[in-house]
Amino acid sequence: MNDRRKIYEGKAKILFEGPERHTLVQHFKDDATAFNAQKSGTISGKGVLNNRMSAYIMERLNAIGIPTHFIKALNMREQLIKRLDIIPIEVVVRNVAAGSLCKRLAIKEGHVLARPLIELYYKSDALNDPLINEDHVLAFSWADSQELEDMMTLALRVNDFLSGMMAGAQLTLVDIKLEFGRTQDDNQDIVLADEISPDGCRLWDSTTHEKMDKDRFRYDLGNVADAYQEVAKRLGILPLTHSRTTTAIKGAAKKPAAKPHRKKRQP
Ligand code: AIR
Ligand code: ASP
Repeated sequence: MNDRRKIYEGKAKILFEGPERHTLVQHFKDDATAFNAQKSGTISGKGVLNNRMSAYIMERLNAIGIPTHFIKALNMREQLIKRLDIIPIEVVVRNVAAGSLCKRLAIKEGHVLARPLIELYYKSDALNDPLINEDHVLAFSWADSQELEDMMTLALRVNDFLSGMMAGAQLTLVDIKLEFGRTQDDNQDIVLADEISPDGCRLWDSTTHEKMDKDRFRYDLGNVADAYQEVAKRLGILPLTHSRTTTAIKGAAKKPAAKPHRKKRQP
């Protein structure tokens, strides 16, 4: 295992050279960062859960004709993927206002958008992933117009499909970040890359609106690993032995509600 050639190490994943041409092994770590690595830590068991969730979701996307880099699961933390030329753009699709959209436009968190909103960000840690538009992508030749159209169409289809899948698990898909790349064969098709997990999307409990994603880590909301496990459990991809999680998350949800009953502290 150790003699594998490491191609790239990111914040949450490592990529190793794969067993065949044009393949890679994607390894999921427990490490987490936020706000461009200004905050970092580990979420115990996250790598295992994200590997499973991403494999499960990408398999279903492949099955409905949305091309992804996913080939097959290898073990608890690793999956075999197609090697791609990654396009340096993050495609964010939003259904409900949250995060940077609220900050930028002074929108109330939770505002339901009249239609899904696509935003493009340039992948650059040094620049803090700045917001860009389609013209930037074409003017800097990060992708051509057909590729850009493919990315946007695929992003909306992923958003539609996942919104439905999450709704069935009593979760609202608030927003999601997607990355794409070109296959290294002659076709150079645009396919979905990276991962789909609570690290890269916002998921709220449909009823309580409790946050069940990386925002728990970003904003120190506690029970981070429990939230990831609860998402996996609701999607039916965790053995039932993990059901203690539900209790932990419910407990977490009760905390803020109890606050108003507390007596005000004397100054
Ligand atoms: N995202 C963006 N960069 C890294 C990540 N994980 C994801 C967030 C959120 C969406 O993109 O997890 O789901 C929008 O993020 P923001 O901060 O722009 O509101
Ligand atoms: N993962 C990114 C970072 O390290 C952004 C985020 O998820 O907040 O900053």
